[in-house]
Amino acid sequence: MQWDTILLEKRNGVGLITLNRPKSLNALNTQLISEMNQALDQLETDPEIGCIVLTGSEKAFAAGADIKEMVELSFPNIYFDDFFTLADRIAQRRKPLIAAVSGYALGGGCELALMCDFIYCAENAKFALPEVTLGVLPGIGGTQRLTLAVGKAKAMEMCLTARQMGAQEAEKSGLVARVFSQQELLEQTLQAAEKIAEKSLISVMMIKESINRAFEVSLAEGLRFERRTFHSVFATLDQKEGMRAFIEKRPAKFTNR
Ligand code: DAK
Repeated sequence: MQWDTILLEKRNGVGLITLNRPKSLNALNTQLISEMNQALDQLETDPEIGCIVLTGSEKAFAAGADIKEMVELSFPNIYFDDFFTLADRIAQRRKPLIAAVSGYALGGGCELALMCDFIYCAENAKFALPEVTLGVLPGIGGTQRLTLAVGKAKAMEMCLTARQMGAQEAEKSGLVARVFSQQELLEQTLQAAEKIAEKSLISVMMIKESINRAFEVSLAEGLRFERRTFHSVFATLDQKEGMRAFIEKRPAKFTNR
């Protein structure tokens, strides 16, 4: 399928989605969010795909929601159309998603990266939630996910002052998993994604679900969920294959069964 605002490639079990509105620094408009969801629908149902990478350009992962599209919207428009709920679907994906962020990840762009399971970034990355300068506030999870990632002090400071956080601080604060040079970012991200895609998709998806539970329920509930999920993987062929391969000193060949 051909899209106008994104590119989609598949490589060694990995789906790579590149945001592609360079003239507006990948500002997220309705069309881009819709096309990204179509691509994600395709990758989620593709049995060859075990991990998904989202990236942008060198200058911008995404400079936020498209201000030119939003400026004239009224409360009834935005309320009745439930504007941007399409974006929420990205966080509900079951296969793992990695954001490879170079340059600006601002506003909705930062929120999009935060919806991914983890973020790798380049040394030039800049994260911010500058909505306050536009007279609004983050609306697709920023106040919640940024706070969970970096804690109240930095989240408050960033949302109230619109300060941009650089790559090193983002790594120290737990917002990103690792920082790479500009040249290495995409290759390193794809390598990590390929490693994930080689594993049993059943255990990968269960790990994702289980870690996400930690943000939603009490520790006791989360532990119970993890324990039951752990028990259930013993019903899979991949558990047998993984453990037998270890004993037989050979690489495991998972079949997602
Ligand atoms: N929207 C639309 N166009 C944008 C844009 C954006 N967010 N960011 C950049 N552009 C466009 C610029 O207008 C310019 O286009 P032309 O005017 O030349 O046609 C082009 O991209 C290049 O930008 P600049 O000329 O400004 O480039 P610079 O290198 O000088 O500056 C910059 C780069 C990223 C610092 C600057 O462009 C900038 O400050 N951009 C805006 C960043 C921002 O405020 N982002 C937050 C947007 S608000 C919702 C939930 C969430 C949201 C919305 C709704 N609901 C649940 C309903 C999210 C809101 C946001 O993200």
